[in-house]
Amino acid sequence: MKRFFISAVICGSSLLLWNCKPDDDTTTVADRDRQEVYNEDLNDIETFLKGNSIKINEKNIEFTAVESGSASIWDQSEYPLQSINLKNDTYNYSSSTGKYEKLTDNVDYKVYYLIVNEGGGETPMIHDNVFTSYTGYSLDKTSFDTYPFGFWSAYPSYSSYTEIISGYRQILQQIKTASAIVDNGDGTYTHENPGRVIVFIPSGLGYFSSAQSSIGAYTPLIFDITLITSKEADHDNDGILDKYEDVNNNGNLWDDDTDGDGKPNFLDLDDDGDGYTTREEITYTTEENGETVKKLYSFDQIPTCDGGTVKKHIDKNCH
Ligand SMILES: [Ca+2]
Ligand SMILES: [Ca+2]
Ligand SMILES: [Ca+2]
Ligand SMILES: [Ca+2]
Repeated sequence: MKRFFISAVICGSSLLLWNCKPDDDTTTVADRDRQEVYNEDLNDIETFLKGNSIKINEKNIEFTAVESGSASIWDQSEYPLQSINLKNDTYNYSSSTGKYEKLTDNVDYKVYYLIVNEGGGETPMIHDNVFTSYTGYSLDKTSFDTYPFGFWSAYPSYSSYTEIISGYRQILQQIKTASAIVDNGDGTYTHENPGRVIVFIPSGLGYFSSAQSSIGAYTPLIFDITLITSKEADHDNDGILDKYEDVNNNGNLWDDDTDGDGKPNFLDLDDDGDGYTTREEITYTTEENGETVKKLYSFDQIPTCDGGTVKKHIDKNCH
């Protein structure tokens, strides 16, 4: 384990959820085969689900070995065990190319989860800014980290929004935000009917080979997550929300690159590569109270070039 120590100190100095980028890692450890690790993880997770019962409290969960008379997580019916097949959706930023590159990982991950509460609000987009709280557990039933007050994240990280591991962010698609957040007037807030999910994440959708301060490499994780609220993201702050940068409308923002410069539109300040930023192209001036002010078109109002068929910020024939 000693070889992981240096990276553990560096990567583990902040909240555990942050993706630890290879650049941070001063030790070089050859990655194990992802399929092989996944097969082991799945076996460990299924053994855990069949050998333990779960008690879900308002603030935490308790796991205990199955005894006669108690139902395992696998067998119990109060929170039916569900599973979903997920792909690793991680892209890593390469400082040498200045672009995000897709992580090579062909494993079909089976991810088990329990919906404790579906939530009364909305399911955010995968890239949106989300506010969640969590407690993380290892398969040894101890809690390795908790963040009960919540924090903001987005994918990929930008501005003050941190980045979370693939299994965590993808499982949020199964629940919804709170239906309302009530200001109690004393500095506290009540979250009404937030979504809550307990997920069993294979290490390939977690930290994989990067050991964290209290998690070894190749370790499956359990997260008890509450999804409180979300905001629509504008990752490149060009005035076009992420959801409108999905030009081909297929739900995948990584494959929309109008100017073909290797930067997808949602991370590209000049989407059509004409030398004028998108923000400049969607700015107009108007008179208000005798003064000239600059405003941004709402997405629907963005004009096309003369004779054009697409909005001007993705048409290099005008600006
Ligand atoms: Ca944008
Ligand atoms: Ca581009
Ligand atoms: Ca853009
Ligand atoms: Ca442009």
